[in-house]
Amino acid sequence: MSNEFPQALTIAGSDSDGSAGMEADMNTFQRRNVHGMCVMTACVAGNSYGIQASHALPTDFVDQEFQSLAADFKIRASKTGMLADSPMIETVVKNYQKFDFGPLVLDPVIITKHGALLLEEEAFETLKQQLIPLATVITPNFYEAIKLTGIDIKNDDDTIQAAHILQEMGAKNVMLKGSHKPGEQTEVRDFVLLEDGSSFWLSEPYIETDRVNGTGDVLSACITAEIAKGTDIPTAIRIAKKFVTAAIANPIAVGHKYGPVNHLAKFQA
Ligand code: PXL
Repeated sequence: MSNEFPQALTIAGSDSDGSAGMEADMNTFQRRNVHGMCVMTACVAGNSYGIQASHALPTDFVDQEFQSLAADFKIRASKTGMLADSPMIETVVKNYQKFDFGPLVLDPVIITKHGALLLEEEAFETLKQQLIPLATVITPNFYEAIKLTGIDIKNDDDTIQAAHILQEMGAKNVMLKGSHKPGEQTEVRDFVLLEDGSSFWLSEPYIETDRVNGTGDVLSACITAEIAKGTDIPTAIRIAKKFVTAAIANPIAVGHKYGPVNHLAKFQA
């Protein structure tokens, strides 16, 4: 027996309440029958009210985490989550280039839904120049896409243009998530632009709820898990969209305010 079981890696921050970050990624890997591993970049003290404190880990420790995993495992796909600052992005890029950890899913975690900054502003350029060119799939939400492309996304044409800009920056495949405007919309539409230039829209009903912590993490982790099992990219993206929709549509009573999505929700892939 050696190393054949699908293994996936999350390079991310730990979220103390388990709703997002590394913990959400690991839950998702488990749900998709993949063995999950983590390179922890930062730790966050938070709850359903928000984030109270966070610390980036020392980069030499992050180097060691990569080395320890590379010395033993066969990681078939990786994802990034919270990367905190420029030195951390540079450390991740250096290690990702040194070791073969499979295709990279880049969830460009910049700011939480409730306004906490998880990536320093001065690190945006490092992310754009060094990490986006390594991405097999990039999964920005609406606000992250605006920040990264400078396009003020107001309609489908703007969305399509922003996705093409992200591809020109070096990401092979783009899943650009639609906006969520309470009271103003009945569906959420995401745009997918694939490496071969083909594209499609994904649509699911908009669900009015405040239990949405961790949606982006679960989505990108699910895509990563599928890639680790050998699923093609468009199918991986479609499965991930179904998982996130089920996780939002079947809320659990955890916390007093902005609760987690339900990582245990049942769905048909
Ligand atoms: O969902 C974004 C996110 C990613 N990573 C960590 C987080 C959060 C949001 O709270 O805490 C560690």
